[in-house]
Amino acid sequence: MERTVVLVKPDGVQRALIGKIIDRFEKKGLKLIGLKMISLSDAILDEWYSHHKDKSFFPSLKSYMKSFPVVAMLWEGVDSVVTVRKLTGITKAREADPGTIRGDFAMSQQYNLIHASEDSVVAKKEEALVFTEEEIFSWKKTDIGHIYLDEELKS
Ligand code: 3AN
Repeated sequence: MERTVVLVKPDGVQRALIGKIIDRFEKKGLKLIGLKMISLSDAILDEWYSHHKDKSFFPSLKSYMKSFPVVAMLWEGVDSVVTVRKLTGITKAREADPGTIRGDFAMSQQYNLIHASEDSVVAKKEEALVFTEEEIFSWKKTDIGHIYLDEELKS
């Protein structure tokens, strides 16, 4: 099953939204298989945002992401990358759709509360950057039969 990485960024931690954000993904039916608080290093951030390294906002983005710890999560589910991106909302939070996390709780283009992996290749890279094997848990979610059809679990 597909995995995707979510970070509750420093603004989400400061604004006491960690629980609410976890709640959105849990209620959706995704399975939490990794969770930790971490201070992001320069090395991780340079790799994480390598596609933004020439952008004017990169220095500000980096110092913001290092300003306070973040909460890293690994979520599992069928098509979890797309599902989590939809629940996240667009980058410019004040224009994000109501019902999304950014749409409901944020206003800024930079302070937009959470990061969500862009695609499955990026998700694997990000998983390796923040989680060790021992920090990822394989467990049976006993309500799985109420969340998916059997056929959906085979795809
Ligand atoms: P998203 O997180 O929606 O996938 P990206 O990957 O384009 O957005 O940008 C990564 C992060 O960089 C955003 N979450 C946001 O914090 C910051 N960012 C993106 N665009 C801007 C911008 N124009 N000005 C300031 N910060 C930005």
